[in-house]
Amino acid sequence: MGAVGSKQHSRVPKASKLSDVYDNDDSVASRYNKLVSAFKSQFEGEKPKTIARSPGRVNLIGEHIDYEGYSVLPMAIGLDVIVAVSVVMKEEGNVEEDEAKATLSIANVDGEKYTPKEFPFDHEQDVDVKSHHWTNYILCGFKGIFDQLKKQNKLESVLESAFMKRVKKVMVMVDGKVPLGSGLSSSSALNCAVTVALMDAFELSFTKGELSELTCLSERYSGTQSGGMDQAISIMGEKDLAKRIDFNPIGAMDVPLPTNLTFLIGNSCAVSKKAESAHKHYNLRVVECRLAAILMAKHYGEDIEKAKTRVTLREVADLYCNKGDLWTALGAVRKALNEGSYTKKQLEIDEGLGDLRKIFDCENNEAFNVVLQKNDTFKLRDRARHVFSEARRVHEFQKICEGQSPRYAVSGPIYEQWCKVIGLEPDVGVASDDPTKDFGHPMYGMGKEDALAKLMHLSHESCKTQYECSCDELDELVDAFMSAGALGARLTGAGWGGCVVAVCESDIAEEILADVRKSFYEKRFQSGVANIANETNLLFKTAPSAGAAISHYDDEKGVIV
Ligand code: NG1
Repeated sequence: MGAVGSKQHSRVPKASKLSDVYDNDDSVASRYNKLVSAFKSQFEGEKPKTIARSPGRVNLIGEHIDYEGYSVLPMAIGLDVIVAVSVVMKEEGNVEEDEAKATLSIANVDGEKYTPKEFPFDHEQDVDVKSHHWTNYILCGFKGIFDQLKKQNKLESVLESAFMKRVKKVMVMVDGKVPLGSGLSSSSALNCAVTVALMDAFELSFTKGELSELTCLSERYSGTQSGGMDQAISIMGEKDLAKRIDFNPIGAMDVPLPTNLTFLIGNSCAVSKKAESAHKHYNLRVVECRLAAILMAKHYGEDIEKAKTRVTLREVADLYCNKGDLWTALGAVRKALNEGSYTKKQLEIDEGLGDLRKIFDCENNEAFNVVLQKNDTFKLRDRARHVFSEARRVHEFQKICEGQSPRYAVSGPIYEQWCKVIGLEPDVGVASDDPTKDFGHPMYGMGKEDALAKLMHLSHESCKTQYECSCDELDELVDAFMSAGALGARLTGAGWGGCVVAVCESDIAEEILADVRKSFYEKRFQSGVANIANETNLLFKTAPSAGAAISHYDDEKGVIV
């Protein structure tokens, strides 16, 4: 069966009852009721109109390649953010109100931890990236809506509409269940839920594809150069299906997972503060990949000024590596890029790139400006190797899920031919300095389950050694899952902390959870690194869940049931 079901042209579904979105769970109704009560008490008896939800995600495979243009393979999880919104309009003919500035007022059900904040109702205001207040993500979503209208040439007319002109106050109440800094994409779940809720409350309608794109771009206002996977799966996720998310243009293809396998999530308890550490982690990798793309384009003889306009590794591979063949790209990496690190001076002078600040438009891009101020060395070869090999693993994972034999999915005709040329049996593994090393994973004779697990394992190894985005706690948790009998395990999300996703035969899932609890979490509960009260959010089974949804609050009937 081929990948089917691209849903980017459809709209976010309206849920008329909670069971449209959630599996049977009594706690959901009480959570929605709590959201409504918090809304009413924060906003002096006002009632919410729209309640939107958008979930976190777990990425099964395809790490740090979305911003390089390559497809990734995540699924939405059951943990989500719910947002209640209502708009108070100015009274007709009330001069005082007419002149008053409209406001955007934001609060959280957990008001002690997430303090409320009020902003002017102004889409042109900047997001204060230095403050790292949780409401930054709400402003991102708010601004993104107007950016999208501008892109569609509708901004003027919407701003001049009777509705927008009469807005007095927009009230937003949030409840989030996606653990923060865990690699399950709490930030995008928040950004997406708010964007969908505001879109509905402002009487606008965007397609899922438009929402995915606008939330990807708007999240960059928070200071990370977000790649787009998290927002796309949060918006387009569906029950029982993983998705292959494509970029440029955005799309989501259904990927059916083997029904005898269960996916487990474990939180490493190392918090990854994405926005704060972006300059030495996430954004630095974006910069390194772009520099690698530029040097590869130069290697292929591009004029230096032209090469400097290249943004992603995919762009260069598509042009010069046998129409994007990933084996060829991987071989090229070794010729085009030096091992180890380049210094800024080497790049600017020896490689002839000139002032790097100009390439990254640092005058207008503070995120890249900080990266270049705070780093003097850049690893290019290892980063590019990770990107191309991980892109290949995503392809292999999808093909195996769709029923192709692991051997065929992994090798494919080009690899087989290449092996013939260099005199290797494709399944024997290869010498360490051989360009095929990255693909030398023998899958011959392997069953589907083992092959998928192996790809996850290889992905973790590549993240750890080539992309250097793992950490001790993540590695320890991967080992704990493997010792407990999981078939495969890997870090998920950006890394440097956060979660591990593991895969196992469904009938031993509970045993594995118990074992990992013992080997990894017990000592952390004792030392206070992990909170036992939060146990169910630290280690759990997960299945593909629904994506974003909109519901309307009816005060007569109470919260939708
Ligand atoms: P996290 O930090 O796990 O939500 C980030 C990016 C993704 C992707 C992954 C790495 C954002 C919002 N998300 O995810 O786009 O690049 O890292 O695969 O920046």
